[in-house]
Amino acid sequence: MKKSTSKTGEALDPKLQDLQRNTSDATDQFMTTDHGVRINDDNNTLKAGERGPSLLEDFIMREKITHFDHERIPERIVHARGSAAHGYFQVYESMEKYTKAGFLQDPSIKTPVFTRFSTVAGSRGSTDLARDVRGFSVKFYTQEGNYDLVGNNMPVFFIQDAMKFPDLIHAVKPEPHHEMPQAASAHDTFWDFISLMPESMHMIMWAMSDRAIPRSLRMMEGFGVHTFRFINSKNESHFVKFHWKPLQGTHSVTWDEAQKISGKNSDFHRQDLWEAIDTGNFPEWELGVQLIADSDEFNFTYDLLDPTKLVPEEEVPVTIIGKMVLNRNPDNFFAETEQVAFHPGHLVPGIDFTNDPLLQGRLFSYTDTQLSRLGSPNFHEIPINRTVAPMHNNQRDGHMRQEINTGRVSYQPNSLGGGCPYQAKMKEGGFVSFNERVDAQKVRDRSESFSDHFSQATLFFNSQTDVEKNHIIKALRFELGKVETEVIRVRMVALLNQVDSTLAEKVAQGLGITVHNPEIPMNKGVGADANPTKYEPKTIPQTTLSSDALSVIKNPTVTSSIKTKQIAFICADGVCNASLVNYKNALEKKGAVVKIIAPHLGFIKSEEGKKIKVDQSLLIAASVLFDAVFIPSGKGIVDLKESKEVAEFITDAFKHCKVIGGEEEGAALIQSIQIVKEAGKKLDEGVVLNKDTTAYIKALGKHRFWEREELV
Ligand code: HDE
Repeated sequence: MKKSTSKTGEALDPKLQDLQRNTSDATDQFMTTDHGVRINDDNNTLKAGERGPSLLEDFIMREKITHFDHERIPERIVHARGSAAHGYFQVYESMEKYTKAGFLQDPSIKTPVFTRFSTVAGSRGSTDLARDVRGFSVKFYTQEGNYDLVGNNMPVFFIQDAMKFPDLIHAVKPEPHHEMPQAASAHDTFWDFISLMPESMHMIMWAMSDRAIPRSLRMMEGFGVHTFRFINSKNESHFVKFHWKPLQGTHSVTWDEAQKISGKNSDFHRQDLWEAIDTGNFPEWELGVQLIADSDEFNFTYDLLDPTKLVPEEEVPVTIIGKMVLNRNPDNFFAETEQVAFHPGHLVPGIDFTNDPLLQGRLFSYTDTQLSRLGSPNFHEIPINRTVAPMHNNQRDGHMRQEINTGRVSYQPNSLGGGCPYQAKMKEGGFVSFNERVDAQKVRDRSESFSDHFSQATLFFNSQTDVEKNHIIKALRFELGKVETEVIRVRMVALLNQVDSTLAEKVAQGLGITVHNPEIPMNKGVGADANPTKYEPKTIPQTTLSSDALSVIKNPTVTSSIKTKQIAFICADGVCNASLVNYKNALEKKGAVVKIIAPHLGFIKSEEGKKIKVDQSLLIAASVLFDAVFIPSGKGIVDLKESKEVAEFITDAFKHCKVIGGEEEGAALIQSIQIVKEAGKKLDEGVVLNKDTTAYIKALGKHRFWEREELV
C-alpha cells in the first residue's frame, strides 16, 4: 500500500490513508497477470503459427479480455452523473448543547470528508449543464462511524411521500419508447406528471429558477432537505435543518449559456471543480443549522415533516457551525466517485431522523440500490466506503468478501467468543434511536397538514428579483414549449395560476394559450386516480411574504471576490504587450485566471516584438466558457474587426450580461460590435472601456450586470 500525501492538500490521516487509499503505482514495476505472473508479450495472442488460429490455452489473453468484458457496473438510477473530491470538515464551536455527535464537539478536530455533486436525471455521460437539481452528498469519516448528509442544492423536493419517487423518476427520465430526451425535463411525461401533482409546485419554482443551472459546483448552496434531529447527551432533541453556504458565493449562468456550454464543453462543472482543487483554490462551504426546539414542532403554518416546505431564514435564522474544505481530487474516478455509496441512514449517535415520509422511504432505498449497483452486501469494504472507526460484527461471507474473520464465532449471544463483539451501552457510544412516542393506527394516508401546496411556491416567486422572475417565466415557456400535448400545458398554466397570476399569464402568453381554459376540465386524463379531488388545485389566498435568502441575486452569500474567475483576453499579432501585461497582472494578483485567446495556437508577436504564448484558439474558445472578456490595445487588434468568432464572443458576453473590457483599439473593436453599438449611451458599468484595472476588477466583483437583459 502506497503512503502518500495529497498533491495539493494536507497530509492525510495515516489511518484513513491506509483504509481508503488502496492505491497501486506501476512505476518501475513489471507487468503481471492478475495473479502476479510476469508478462512477456502484451501485444500478441498465442497462436498456432504466425498466421494460425488463436489458442484457447492463452490464459493471459483470456484474463485480460474477461476483465475488460466486466468493467462496467450499473450506473446510479438517479444522480448517475457526478464529480467528487476529498477534504475535511471542522466545527467552529462545540455543539454539545444540541448534539453529542463526536465530530461536532471539538474545533481542533478535522474530520475527513468525501463530497459528491451530481445531476439527477441524466446518464453518466450526460452534460453538466442540464437544467436539473444538483445532488450534494457528504460522507463524514468520523471516529464514531460514517455519517452521510445526502442532500441537494435546493431545500425542498417534488413529492411528499417516497411512494411517488419511482413515478417522478420514470416521468423525468428519457421517454421509454425512444429514450429521448437525455438529461432534460422538457418533455411530455415529466410535465404530465407534474401537472397532476400540485405538491410539486414549490420545487418546480426552484427547478425553473437559476438554481438549476449553477455557474460552478463550487458556487451552489446545499441543503439536507428533510428535517432531522440533533440529540444531546441528556437525550434532548432539537429539530435541525442543514444548510451548506458556499464561500465562493452562489452564482448561476443563463439558460442560453447553459445550452451553449453543453455543446462546447459538457464537462464544464467537472473540469472547474478539478482545476480549482488542482491549482490550490480549495472550495469551501460553511455548514449552517436551523435549530427548532422539540416543543415548537407545531408552531409553524406548515408541517416540519413535509419535504416540500422550507423554514424561512427570517423565521428561524441559520447558525453557522463549521466549515468544509475540499482539497484533494480523487486518484481514480471509478474506485472513488463511482463506487462511493451514500445513504441517509448512515447516522452517528447525536443525529436522528424524523418521520418525514420521504426520508423514511429513502432509508430503505439506498442500501437496496447498492446491492444491484455494487453487486454485494460487502460494498462497505470498498476502500472509499470504509469506516475509520473500528468495525466488528457478525455479518459474514457474501460476494467479494475482503475481510478474513478469524475464530469460530459469528453469532450473538455466544460464550465461545467471550460474548464478543460486545453491544455498546448508550454511554459507551452505542446508537440508541430517539425515544419518540408513536401511538397511532395504521393508515395509508397523508396528513392534512401537508395539503397547502402553493403558499411557499408563491413565497419563493415573491422573493425573486424581476430578473430572476423573468428567468423562471422563460424557463417555463421553454420547458412547456417542448411539451407536445396541449392539455398538459393548460393544466400546468392553471396550476401556476395558483402560485402567481402574473406568472401564469406570462407563461400562457408565451405558449399562446389562456389561463383557465374552461373546455378542458382539470382532472381530465387523470384516469384511475383514487382520489382526484384531493389533488385538484385549491384556490388559496396568495401570500405577499418574501424571503431574501431565496433569491440568488439578493443572497447574502454573494461575494465580490474574483478568485478563480476565468477571463478571456482576445489578442492577435500586434497586440500591445504593455496593455496585456498590465491587466493580466492586476487580475492574477486578485486570483483570477487569464487565458490568451488568438486566431491561432502557438505564439503571437506583440507590437513591441514580444512572443506571447496562446492558450486557446478562437475556434475552441467561446464566451460561454468564461466569466468575462478583455481586449487589450495594439495596432494588430484592428485586424480582428473582420473576425466572426470575435463578434460572436463579444455579442454573447454582452447578451449574458458579463463584464467586457477593452483599451484603445480593443475598446474601439468592442464598440464596433452591433449589439454594443445598438445599446449606445445606455451601456452599464459592466462595459469597461478605456478605464483602469480597478474599474474592471470592481465590475468583475458584481458577477453579472443583469439590468442589461432589458436592453438585449
Ligand atoms: Fe435519492 N437516491 N432518493 N434523494 N439521492 C439515490 O442512491 C431515493 C431524494 C440524493 O452522490 C440513489 O446510491 C428515493 C431526496 C442524492 O451517490 C437511490 C427517494 C434527496 C443522491 C435514491 C429519494 C435525494 C441520491 C441512486 C425518495 C435530497 C446521489 C444511487 C424517497 C435530499 C448520491 C444511490 C451520490 C441517490 C433513492 C429522494 C438526494 C436510488 C427512493 C429527497 C444527492 O437509492
